[in-house]
Amino acid sequence: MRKFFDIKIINAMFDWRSKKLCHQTIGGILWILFMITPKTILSQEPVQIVNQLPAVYQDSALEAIQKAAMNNDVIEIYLDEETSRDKNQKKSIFENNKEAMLQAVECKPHPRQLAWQDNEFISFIHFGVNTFTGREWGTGFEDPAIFQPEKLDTDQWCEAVKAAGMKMAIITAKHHDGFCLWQTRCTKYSVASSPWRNGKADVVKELAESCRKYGLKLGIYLSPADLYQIENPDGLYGNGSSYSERAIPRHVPDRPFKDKRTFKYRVDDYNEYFMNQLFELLTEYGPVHEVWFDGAHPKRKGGQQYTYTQWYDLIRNLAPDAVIFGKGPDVRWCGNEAGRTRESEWSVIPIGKSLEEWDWPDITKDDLGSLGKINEALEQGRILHWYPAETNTSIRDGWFWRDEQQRVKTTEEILDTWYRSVGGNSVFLLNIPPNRDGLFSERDVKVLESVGQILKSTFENNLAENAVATASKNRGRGFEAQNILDSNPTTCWMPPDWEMNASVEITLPEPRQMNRIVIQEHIEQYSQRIARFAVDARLEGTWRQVAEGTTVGYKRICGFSTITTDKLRIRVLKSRVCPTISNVEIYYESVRLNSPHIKRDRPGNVSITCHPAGGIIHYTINGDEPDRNAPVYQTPFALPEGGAVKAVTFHPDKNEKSATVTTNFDICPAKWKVVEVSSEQADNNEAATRAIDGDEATNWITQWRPDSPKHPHHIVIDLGEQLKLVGFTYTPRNDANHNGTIKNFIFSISKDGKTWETVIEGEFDNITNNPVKQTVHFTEAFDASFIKLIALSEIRGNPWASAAEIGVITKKK
Ligand code: FUL
Repeated sequence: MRKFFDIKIINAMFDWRSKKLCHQTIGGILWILFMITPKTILSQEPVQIVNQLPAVYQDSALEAIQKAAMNNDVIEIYLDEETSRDKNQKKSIFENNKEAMLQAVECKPHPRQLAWQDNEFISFIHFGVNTFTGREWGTGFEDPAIFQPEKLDTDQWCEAVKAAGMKMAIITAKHHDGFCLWQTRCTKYSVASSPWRNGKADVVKELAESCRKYGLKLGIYLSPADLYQIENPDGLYGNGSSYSERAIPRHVPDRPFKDKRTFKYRVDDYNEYFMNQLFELLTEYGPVHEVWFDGAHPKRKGGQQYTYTQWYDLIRNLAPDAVIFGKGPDVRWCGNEAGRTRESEWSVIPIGKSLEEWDWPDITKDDLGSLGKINEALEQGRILHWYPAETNTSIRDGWFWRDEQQRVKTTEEILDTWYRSVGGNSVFLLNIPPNRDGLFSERDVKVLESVGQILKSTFENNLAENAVATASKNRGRGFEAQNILDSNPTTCWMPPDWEMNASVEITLPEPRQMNRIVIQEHIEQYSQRIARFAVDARLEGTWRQVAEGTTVGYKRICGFSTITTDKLRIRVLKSRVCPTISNVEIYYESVRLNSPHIKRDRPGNVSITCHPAGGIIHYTINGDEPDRNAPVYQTPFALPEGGAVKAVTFHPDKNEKSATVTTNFDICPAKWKVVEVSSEQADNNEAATRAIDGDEATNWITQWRPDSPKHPHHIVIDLGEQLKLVGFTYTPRNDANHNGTIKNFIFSISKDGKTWETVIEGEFDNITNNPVKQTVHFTEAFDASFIKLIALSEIRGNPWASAAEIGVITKKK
């Protein structure tokens, strides 16, 4: 099969003898240029060829080659000057790209965005009535009296946040339920209505004070969605009130404001309420550095609109240093809640036609800022905006503390996200939810401490100190290569314009052992430019590539196997206009002992593995912290009734160990049988039995042909014995595809498989954004021999259902 790729290259031809592209035109034409067979692809030659192309063509050429390699195709790449199939396009592609590049590099960060980016690692604190109900989304009907964090200690939070190396704490001052953690004048639905500390407590105030004490910045999450204001009869949300000019803040007898400023806005009741809350939070707790506007809404009412531009105006007035996250102009949501990052994270992003008109929707796609996207946007008259990404995820499954069965991510998982986000041009916002005592739980604190300790010891000793840098291309005075080693973020190396690939070489005073390199662009003055680069090390007299990457931006960190060398080279392969590098650092991270991974199969046998293998795994099943005296894991052991398994990897010789992992199991599904199901795809390995096979990697998925059965779907499981159930779990499929993930459900039980009792009907809160294992607790215990999960709807409204695992929470008879 042949494929033709229309790569429009001008003034270039391929010289078969030298295997190079020559920049010359033959009679104004141009076409072919090279033909590649899979064999040459394997020999890497095409990549070298691609590197000779003007930077703007490299992506499409590489893509074509990769596709060809995958399909075993022979391809021809046409370089055609006549080019444009689009007759309206007047300029050549090169001119267009040149213009697009020039416009892109004019787009630069605001100082408050730069200061935010510099935080790198920040903390999120989800705390509220949900902490006491075990829910992810509250209803607005929760009694404020349940909020009783008797041992609240915000110093303990800040100490752990600080230990992890984080720079800010963002608190859910009000989550979707509407319950306020501060002494607001605007509603009684707050800490003031809890008997805890006689209604005098103010969690935001205590956190603000602790932040000051520990040198942390403060951020505020204020949910636009407000279930209390939606549900209560006097609620202001969507109450149909008219818009009129009103003063913010509204005067409240006996509660004067220290800040005497007032602002006039045209608002309805709910927007006034919301802005009064913003006024309190931004004037009474010291400087606020981030205001977090969530786009999520469990519910809406009465066509309520938000006057966002007025909110932004108020924030700019009251907290000029605060970035506005999410539904706002300064910081973009990364697009998922799992800690996934993009390979290429651009901060220069096309938006709508003007800032004023743009309503900051969630952007979840992979390619947001490539040159192709920029070109396309400029052609459509859209504008470019500096809009960097914040990567948010929770240390636990779920945003709120639920119980101590809730999974806590391991040190390795957190570090992995840290490297990909902080080291991938993003800020990492990690959520640590306090428990019902008002404290971070011990397991969470341990992970934070070990993350902080590893980061600190890795990045305290810059091996590039006293090194010398030279460059392949130089722009002249003020832009010398040595600037990349001067620790001064306002200086940089830069080759002349349109030298889009060039390299810098770093020579250390002597060979050093290393496995990490940090590269930073001078985004403040020159925006984000680098689109592809490689790092080589001089090893045994030859240059060998040890790392490669795409975008750099604020920061890129590459990890590679430990090497010892005195020479490194960064080759910029593709960039906009010309690259800049303001800073390079080199580090060595001592090789980590990874935490083990604990799994249990359907019959109830637990296996524990660790990658890379080689360490010695000790474990306990009695709740104790495993030490070297605990049993050594060798072969799977039976744990059919469930329990907590704790495991740790020890170094065979040194006095070193990994972080401890705890995995909680309930009764295993060994005796279970699926006795009825609405639909399944047994021929596709997606039979209903996959939901009770103890393996989260396999799924039950209903059929998805056009004439397939639609909702409600159901699955009936015979438990093989009578159990006392206090809840159930639903683990959604965990592959890239979320089709069939259940949103609304009914859970029923039966003793005989004939007479059924509905135990609970509900919605898996926040499952669309955060598809992790869902735990639903009943209000009482039920005897059951059969369970039925009915799926009423799917997260995206499709007619399908799916499940990785379905489990029960038991209290034995
Ligand atoms: C989501 C919310 O719905 C979650 O509850 C959580 O607050 C998360 C950070 O944002 O959209």
